[in-house]
Formats: sequence, C-alpha cells, structure tokens
Amino acid sequence: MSYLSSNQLKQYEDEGFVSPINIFSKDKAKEIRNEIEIIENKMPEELKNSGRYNAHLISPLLDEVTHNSNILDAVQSLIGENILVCGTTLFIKNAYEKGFVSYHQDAKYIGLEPHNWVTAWVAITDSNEENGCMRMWSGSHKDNLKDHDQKFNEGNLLTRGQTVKNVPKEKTTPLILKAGQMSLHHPTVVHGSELNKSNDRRIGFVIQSYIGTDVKQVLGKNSVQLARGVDKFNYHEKIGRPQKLLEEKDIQLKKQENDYLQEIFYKGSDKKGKF
Ligand SMILES: O=C(O)CCC(=O)C(=O)O
Repeated sequence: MSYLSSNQLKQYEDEGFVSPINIFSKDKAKEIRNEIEIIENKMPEELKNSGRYNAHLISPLLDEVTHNSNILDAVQSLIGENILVCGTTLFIKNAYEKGFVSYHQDAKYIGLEPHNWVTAWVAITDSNEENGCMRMWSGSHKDNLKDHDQKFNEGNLLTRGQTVKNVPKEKTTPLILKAGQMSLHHPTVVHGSELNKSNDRRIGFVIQSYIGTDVKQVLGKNSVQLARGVDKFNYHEKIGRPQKLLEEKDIQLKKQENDYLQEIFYKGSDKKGKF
C-alpha cells in the first residue's frame, strides 16, 4: 500500500506537488519504453502530435500503469476513493529536438471542474535537469488562475503555447525522477520544462488526469475509465481497457477520444497547433 504519508500530504498542500514516489522497477520501465517504441516502429504516426494522447487505450502496458495500485493509493490520498481516469499524455522529448513546455497551469485549459483532480507524471526514462525534467513554481497553486499568453511558439509541446508571465525560473524546483518513479501535481500549480540536452530521449507518461467522480468536463466531452471505487455521478461515458497491443477497435477508440480532446483544447481559438 502506498498511501501518502503526512509529510507527503504536507508537501502537496504547501508546494502543490509531491515527488518522488516509487512506483515500479527500472526493468519494468524498460519494458514499457520498449512497448512504446514497438508502437512507434509499427505505426510511425500513431503517437505523433495529437496522437500522443490516450496511448493507454492501445497499449496493455500503459493501461497497466494507468491502473497501477501504488499510483491509485497515492492518488486516493488526495482526491478520495472514487477515482476515474480521464486521459493520458505521452510527453516525449527526443535528443537533439527542440521540445520544451512553457510555464502554465493545467486547470486553465483542461476544463475539469471542480478541481478535485490530480496529475501523475510517471518517468519511463530517468528525468533530470539535463534532459528537461518538469520544474514547479512551489506554492503557486494557492493563487487564482493566472493570465496565460497563447504563443503557439515553435518547439513548445503545449497545444497553444500557453505561457504564464514573470515566473521566477531560478526559484522553480526541478522534479528529478528515476525511471519507475512519479510525481503528482495540483491542477493550479505553475510548471514547465526546458530542453532535453542529453543524448537520449526523455519519456514521461502522464495520467492527465485522475479525477474524482464529482468532476465534470465543462469544455466538451471526454470518456473515462473507472479506476477505483464507485461512480454515483455518472457524468461521463465509460470506456473499456485494451487486452492486446494495437487492436483495431482500440485504435479507433483512441482516435475518437482524441477528436473530442481537440475540441476541448482549441475551444474558442481560431488557430490550431500541432498537438
Ligand atoms: O513533460 C513535461 O515536461 C511537462 C508535462 C506537463 O506539463 C504536465 O504533465 O502537466
């Protein structure tokens, strides 16, 4: 059982994140990386651009991570025992590519209300300052939602290049993780990440997010899986879990969910980015 300790709960409350938390072994992380790379080799477009969302619907190993009981215990400590998975994102930064994430608050654009939800960032490779780990503006989750510029800038891995101004970058905390560890972050904590300057890829598998059953999607529609407990609210359609790698029906389901997501992410925008 991996419920959060009182120190970890205090860190989350004070800083807006808790990290690192051990989830699975380095060998398991390698196996998962391998499955991701099998998908990339067999279907080179499947995980690119807006295909990076909801890979847990086509990959049994990413599905297993999404429903991992160590993760769910920690998540339960923050949002209660009735937990839904409402989506996942693969944040991959390849070596020698210019990928970064501008400082932003997830709650600004994800459409999940109220904020009884949490994001789990699971390290499939090590994640550190050299390869562009996430950095958190500690305590920023206590303020209201901030103004974000929409920069649509090159190399930005966010849909619209959403950017909070005047973040004191020298004061941000790097979330250094070994493969198989995770961090949890609050919907309103300001965070981002820099370039990968190493010679290997950095892979984060992000459950974005685990939501309480009382949480609605106010910008559109997304389907969910019941991860734990009971859903007395039934605000969202339920979808199944993959039994095998890359089954055609699962690929179609992922596409449908990602089409819904595009509507959420670009609602009210006359411009579209590549994610
Ligand atoms: O993977 C990254 O560098 C950033 C991910 C992120 O912004 C998030 O998980 O909310």
